Amino acid sequence: MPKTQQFTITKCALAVAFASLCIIPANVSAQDYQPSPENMQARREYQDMKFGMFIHWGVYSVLGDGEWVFHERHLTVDEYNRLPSFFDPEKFDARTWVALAKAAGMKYITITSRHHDGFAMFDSKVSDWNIVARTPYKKDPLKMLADECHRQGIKLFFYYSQLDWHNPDYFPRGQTSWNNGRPDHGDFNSYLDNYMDGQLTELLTNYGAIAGIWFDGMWDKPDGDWHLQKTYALIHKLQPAALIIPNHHQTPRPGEDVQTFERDLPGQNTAGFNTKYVSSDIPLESSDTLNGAWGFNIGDSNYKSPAELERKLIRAAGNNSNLLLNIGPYPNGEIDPQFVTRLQAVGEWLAKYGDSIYGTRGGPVPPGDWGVTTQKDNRIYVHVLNWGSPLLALPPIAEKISSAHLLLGGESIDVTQTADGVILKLRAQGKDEVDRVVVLTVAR
Ligand code: FHN
Repeated sequence: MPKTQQFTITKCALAVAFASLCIIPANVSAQDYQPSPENMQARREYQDMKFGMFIHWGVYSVLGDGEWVFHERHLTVDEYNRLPSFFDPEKFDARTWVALAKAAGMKYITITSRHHDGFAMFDSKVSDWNIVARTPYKKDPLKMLADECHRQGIKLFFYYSQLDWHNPDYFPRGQTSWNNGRPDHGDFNSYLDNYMDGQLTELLTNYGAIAGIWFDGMWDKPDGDWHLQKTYALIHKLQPAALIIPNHHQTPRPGEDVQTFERDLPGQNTAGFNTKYVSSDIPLESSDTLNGAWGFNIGDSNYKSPAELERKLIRAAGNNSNLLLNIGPYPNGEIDPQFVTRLQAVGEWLAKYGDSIYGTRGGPVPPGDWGVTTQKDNRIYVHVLNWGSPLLALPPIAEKISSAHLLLGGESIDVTQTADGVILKLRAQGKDEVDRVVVLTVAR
C-alpha cells in the first residue's frame, strides 16, 4: 500500500473509540431509542430557527470544479493525494463567515467536516488524511468556526460523509466506485466502528456543544449494514441534544431526529433524490444551493436572486420545514461576493418579515400556487406569493378570525369568513414586492 494511503490510527483515538464501544452494545436495537428531553427541546429550537447556512468546503475547492471532482475526473488516490498541499486558505476568517450567516438572518451553520473524498477538514487523530497534517495551512478551521459560532450565538452542525472514496476499508465499494488504485480488500466493520465512529467521537468531544451531525452518502451502498443504531447511540450518548440528520433519501429510521429533503420541499421529488414520505413526527428540512453547485465551481454563475431565495424560505416555512441554503467558499477562504450581496439582501427582508418565519410552524391552509401560511401563537400569517386577482379565496379556517392586518405597516385588511372559506381583499402587487404577509389574529 502506498505510504499516502496508510491510515495512522493512533492509540488515543482507538482508546476513545473502544471506550464508546464498551458502553454501547453492538446489538442496540432501533426500538430502544427514546429521544431525551434535551433532544426534544433541541428539535423544537431547530424548528424555530428556520434558516441555516450550508457550507461545502474542502481540498476539492482548489480545483474549482465542485466536490465530486475526484470522482468526475476519475483521479487515482495517488493523484488526489497531491491536492492538500495546494490548500492554504489564508483568507479564511471564521468571524466573517459567522457574521455573514447572521447578517443573512440564518440561525445555524452546517459545514462539511469531510465530504466523499474522506478528507477531514479538522484535526483528526484517527487518520492523517486531514487538514492539519496534510496542508500548508496546518490549522483546524472547524475549531475556529465552532468557537466563533459559540461566541456569536449560531448553532453548528457537522456534515459527515459516510461514503469514502479514499479509505481502503470502505469495502466492498459502493455504486459510485471507480478503479482509483485502492486494494481489492478492506474491512468495512473497522471503517465504521474505528474510523468513522472515532472521528465522530472527536467531532462531538473537541468542539464544544454541537447542534448535530448531518450524514450523507449512505445511498452509495443502500443495502449495506452501516451499524446505524450503534453510531446513532454513540452520538446521542456523547451529546444528547445533538440532532441526527441523515440525507439517505429514505423514510426516517429510529434514532434520526430530522428528515431532510435535497433540493426539494418535503414530499416533492423533482430533483430525483427524495422519498415522497413526509414524517409528521420529526422536524423537516429542505436543502438547496445559492447557485447550482455545492462545492466551489468556478463555472457556475447561475446565482438565484434574493427574491427567489426569499420565496424558497417562505415556501419551506409554509411546508413546516427549515431551509438550509448552501454556499461553496473559495479555496482561499473567501466567500464569493455574489453570495454575500444576495445573503445580505435576504437578511434585510427577514429583518422586516422575520416575525412571520422564525418560531412558526406550517399554517392551517395547504400550500398552493398562490402562497403558503405559517402560524405562531394566535396568529396565522398568510404569505401571498402570486397575485391573481384582488380577492384571495382560501379554504375554511377552523378558528374564528378576529382581525386581519398587513405585517408591514399594520394596515387593516378586509376579511370575510364563512363556513365555505376566507376571502381577503388585496391591493395589487407592489413593484418588487416578494411576499404580501397578512396577519390573521384568531381565537386560540
Ligand atoms: O453527493 C452529495 C453532494 O455532493 C452534496 O453534498 C449533497 C448535499 O445535499 N448531497 C449529496 C447527494 O445526495
